[in-house]
Amino acid sequence: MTAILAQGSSDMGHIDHPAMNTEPDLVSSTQKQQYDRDGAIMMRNVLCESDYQDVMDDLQTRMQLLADREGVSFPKQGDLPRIGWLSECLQRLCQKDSRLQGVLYDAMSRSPAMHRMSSHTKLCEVVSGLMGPDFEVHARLILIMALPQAKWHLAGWHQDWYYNEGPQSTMTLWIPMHDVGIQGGALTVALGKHRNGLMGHCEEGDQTTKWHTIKQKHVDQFSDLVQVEAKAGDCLALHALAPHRAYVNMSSQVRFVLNFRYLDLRDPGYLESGWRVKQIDHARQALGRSSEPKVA
Ligand SMILES: O=C(O)CCC(=O)C(=O)O
Repeated sequence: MTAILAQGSSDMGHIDHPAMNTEPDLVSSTQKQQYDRDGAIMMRNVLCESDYQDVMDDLQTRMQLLADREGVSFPKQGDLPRIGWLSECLQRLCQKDSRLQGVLYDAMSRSPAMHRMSSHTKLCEVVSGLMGPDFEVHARLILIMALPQAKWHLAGWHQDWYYNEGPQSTMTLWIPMHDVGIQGGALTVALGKHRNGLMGHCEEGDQTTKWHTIKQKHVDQFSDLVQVEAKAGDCLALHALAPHRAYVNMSSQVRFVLNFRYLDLRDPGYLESGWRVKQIDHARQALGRSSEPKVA
């Protein structure tokens, strides 16, 4: 596995961290130190396609059920890789009715394959090595499906903790099911800023994205930015306070990313609270805005 690889445009830093051990089931102490220091680390080649075959099966089943209901026909797979074909099918569905993306998003979060995926041994080894051995999986099991050019669901600068509460040490794993480069909307992370705690987010949001985003005065202070280009099965681990954002997917293919959160049962505050997570209305209100507001 190699550590986070920084690939940036001109205003972004380039940081090459050394290659670490090659065993996907091992997190070295250097990688753990890097995660603690940066609030993020890229673990390369953690999953292979066969590991998320079941997720693709569940996605295909749900899409086919919706297509039959809606009278949509899917193209032949032909020479397309399976994930590329699923992308074509999803785009057909969304052309018929854009709300079907949200229907699938909710359905996938309850899918048995997503439950199994979030607890996959390889992912548990990453979490255990970077955060600690005793954790739970957050109930929100997300399959990100970022459609080409879509802006409303696009995550601007944010810290996951603003949306999830619970222990601040919570770790997010972000695992693309195909290669994601700059054109595909690769994430950018502000390294080291998790150590500054929670930053103010603009509660009012705006008209282009449903996300509440970190106030500009904080964003202006970000210096160590990396845009993370990832290959299928790479696993980006993010601290809940690590500021990050996605970019518009300018490719022609849907960006499919597995996205899970892990909560540390040993976190003193979390243990003290009886492992309860506070209800946070601002996050529900923001992310519950499921469709773009009509512009008058
Ligand atoms: O991949 C994306 O579109 C954004 C994911 C993200 O930032 C998040 O879920 O916190």
